[in-house]
Amino acid sequence: MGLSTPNSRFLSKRRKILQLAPLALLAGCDYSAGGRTTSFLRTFQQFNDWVQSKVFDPNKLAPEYSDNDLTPEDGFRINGYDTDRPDIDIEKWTLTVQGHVQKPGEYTLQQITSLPKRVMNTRHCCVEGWSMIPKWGGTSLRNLLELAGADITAKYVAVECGDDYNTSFDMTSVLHPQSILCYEAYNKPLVLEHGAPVRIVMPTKLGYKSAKWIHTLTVTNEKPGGYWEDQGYDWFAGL
Ligand SMILES: Nc1nc2c(c(=O)[nH]1)N[C@H]1C(S)=C(S)[C@@H](COP(=O)(O)O)O[C@H]1N2
Ligand SMILES: [Mo]
Repeated sequence: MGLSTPNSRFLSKRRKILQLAPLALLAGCDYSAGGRTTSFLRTFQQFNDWVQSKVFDPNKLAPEYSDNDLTPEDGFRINGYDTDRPDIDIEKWTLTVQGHVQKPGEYTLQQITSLPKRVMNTRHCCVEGWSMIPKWGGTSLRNLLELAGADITAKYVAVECGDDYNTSFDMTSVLHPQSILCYEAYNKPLVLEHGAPVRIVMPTKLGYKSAKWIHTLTVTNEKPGGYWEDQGYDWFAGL
């Protein structure tokens, strides 16, 4: 797979954005007042998120590929900041849904797999410069939010994971039809390394938004952060 794949467009765009961060930080070193640098960067990032949320089209689908284009199952890459096999009891697993929801509480895997299913061959793009097209299966996040009676006029959704990873999303992206609670890959239950029993898959965003091993979902109006986002990675992370 060379740089002539559809991938190259996002890669070159990403490279430019990623280059911005170190440059801005280096420039910031010229100012001894850290507070000023921090608040400049924060303002810049908030502006960047705002622009991306305005540009995001809630009805535009990320490309879906034919089965011929699928990454072979043995090429389904595993990536994580810490461990590939967190200690998760799949039998006892539940998803805690909390915050601005009428029916907060713990939802079972069976409740999630009973919701309408969506199978999609979409590209997963990692900022590290690789991508792959697995066959994902799950239910749209919108279905779960409806089940829990979530206030979908709330601004954000945060997720927490079994490896102490976390990330968060704007509500518009969460309601996008391809934003799924994924419990299958290649027509089989998700394996532990890829986020079993349930992960997020959001092909409209960079790979670090597709959180694995999720256990808690919070609907909130206060902007949450994330493991990578808190270290300066793009929060909106749209493709
Ligand atoms: N819980 C958790 N989710 C995570 C990560 C992680 O470290 N922990 N890494 C993210 C990154 S950077 C990528 S590229 C994808 C990798 O998913 P995969 O291992 O199924 O390929 O998971 C994302 N979700
Ligand atoms: Mo990634």
